[in-house]
Amino acid sequence: MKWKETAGVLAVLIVLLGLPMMLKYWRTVGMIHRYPPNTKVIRLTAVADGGLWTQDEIVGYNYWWRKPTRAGEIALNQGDHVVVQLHSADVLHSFAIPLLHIGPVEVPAGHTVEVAFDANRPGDLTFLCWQVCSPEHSKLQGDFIVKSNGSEDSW
Ligand SMILES: [Cu+2]
Repeated sequence: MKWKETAGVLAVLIVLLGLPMMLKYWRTVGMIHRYPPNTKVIRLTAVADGGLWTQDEIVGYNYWWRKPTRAGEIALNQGDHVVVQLHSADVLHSFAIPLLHIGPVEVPAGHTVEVAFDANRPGDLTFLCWQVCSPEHSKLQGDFIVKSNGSEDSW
């Protein structure tokens, strides 16, 4: 009856490995399909330690072991429809794009908050944290750089 044990172990392994893979698939592929075509989905996670927004996925260990990459400048093209998926790796942050009168929206740890806008003019759009979250709070900012498609209007 050795083969039955082997089959049992295999079944457990398939569940253990398959489930996280399915979740990951659902989160990446499944979520993007909810948006209209040509939507640019940008994932931003706020990190209080060091004061930065990052496009890296924070999965716990890299919060402490490896400095996430600062999302200082994010390139967009004029005409992009943008959905920003906001996360917090630690404490309560908030997100705002003052020039577009977006936010501040609260970004609690453990939740995904979405903000959408149309990058219909070229120029720089500063985004920042609106919540005094840490001594390095003022560093929690960056820019969307919208590249012109030829029209002259800017923000
Ligand atoms: Cu802050």
